[in-house]
Amino acid sequence: MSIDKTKPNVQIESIANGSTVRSANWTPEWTSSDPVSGIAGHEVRLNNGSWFDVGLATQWTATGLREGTNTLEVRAFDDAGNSNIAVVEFTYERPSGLEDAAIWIAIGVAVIAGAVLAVYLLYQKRT
Ligand SMILES: [Ca+2]
Repeated sequence: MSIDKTKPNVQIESIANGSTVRSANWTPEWTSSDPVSGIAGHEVRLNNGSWFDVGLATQWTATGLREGTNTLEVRAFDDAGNSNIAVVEFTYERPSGLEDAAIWIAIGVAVIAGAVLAVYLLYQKRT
């Protein structure tokens, strides 16, 4: 058996550095690998809080995002005790209720316009 002195690979896949998140229940995903001894587990933390052991899971639902800049770190351990950390900084924006209302109003207007057009076309055919 070889002695593993190399760090595992770990990469946060679901978000690029500097991205914006608008969901309060955001679930980041990551990948990890270690060619020599294998992955033993992962820990995750948000904004320099406590590390949270997620075992072999490769996703975690973040709660407690703060408005503005957040830092997510994922630490992978290999079976020899080496670890490596992936870091991503992102912006959290609270979803706006006004934006949601605007979308529903736009859908409503489109449905009504479609109905009016259909009635008009039917009327045109009959005359
Ligand atoms: Ca290793």
